[in-house]
Amino acid sequence: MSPPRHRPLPQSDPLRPPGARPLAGGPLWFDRLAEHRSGAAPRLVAVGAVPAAALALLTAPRPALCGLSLDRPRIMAVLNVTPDSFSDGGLHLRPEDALARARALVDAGADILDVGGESTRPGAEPVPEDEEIRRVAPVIAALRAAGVATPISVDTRKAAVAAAAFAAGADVWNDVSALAYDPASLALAAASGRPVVLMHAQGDPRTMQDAPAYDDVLLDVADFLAARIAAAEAAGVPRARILVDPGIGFGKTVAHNLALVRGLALLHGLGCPILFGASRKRFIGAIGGAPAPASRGPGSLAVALEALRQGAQVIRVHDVAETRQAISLWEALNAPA
Ligand code: HH2
Repeated sequence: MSPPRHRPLPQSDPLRPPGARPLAGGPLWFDRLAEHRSGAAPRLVAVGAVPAAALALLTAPRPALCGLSLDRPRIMAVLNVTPDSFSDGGLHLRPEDALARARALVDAGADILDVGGESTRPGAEPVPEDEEIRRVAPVIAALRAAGVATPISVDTRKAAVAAAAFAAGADVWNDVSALAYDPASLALAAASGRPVVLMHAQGDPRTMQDAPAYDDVLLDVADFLAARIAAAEAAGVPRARILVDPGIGFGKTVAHNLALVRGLALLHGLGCPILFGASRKRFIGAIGGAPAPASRGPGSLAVALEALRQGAQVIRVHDVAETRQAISLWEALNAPA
């Protein structure tokens, strides 16, 4: 039987009991945890019952990301240069449109710009490598040429696209396949020296929503991410350069997504910052009664605030100004300076 995983129960109250531990070096703390074992109901345990090595991973401050300290929430803004992304497809295909959008996102409070040239929405077809490079590299180069200094991530599953994006000025590799889609990815990630986002997905975008199934979605996603961290470390990517992401909507039913949001804090046990992206996704429309992606802003904020409550460090969103405002209020209430 695999060892248990521990989900801290994050608190923000200024009255910290003796023995409370900081969550990932951030403003939240915990003194109790849920112990999750496959095939058993989670049980409540005190900090003292958790092995020292597991506690060290849960409590250690996370390294800064491109100079951004991760002891407060950061916003990754979505900038898709695709004709078919589910929410902003076709809006920023020309570099000048992408540049204008990027400036607006930075002005609205984006900490990182996530540039993607291949939609991974359910049912999407893969984009040829050279076409994806043609979409993202000129946009990243134009952003840098225009003096945009904000960190840029490239959202791609392909090593050649990541390499072209790095050459054009990207800083971070955001890979929804956790460096597993392209056999060249692990070596490039190691050689590049760049931070990488390892995201969980079950199946390929074309078919991933057909019949997603898990034994225990929270433990299965954590086990998958642990295995990908191990693969990345073995290839030469240190854990200090890795972020993890549960991949909301990637081969998941509404119930799977809800279980992952509720249990998100379990992923702190992997010892990496958590990136969380639920913005405008289908389950928000399904539960919130909002069929059009652009009308899912309020539900997206509700879910983002829950991720913050659980200590997620980076929130990937479309609605940057709204999220910035919500984070400002959340910080004032939960993490006063
Ligand atoms: N979601 C999407 C794309 N990339 N990357 C990470 N790390 N996490 C996510 O949740 C995530 C992601 C899908 O959203 P979007 O980019 O808006 O749509 P599309 O894939 O249709 O371009």
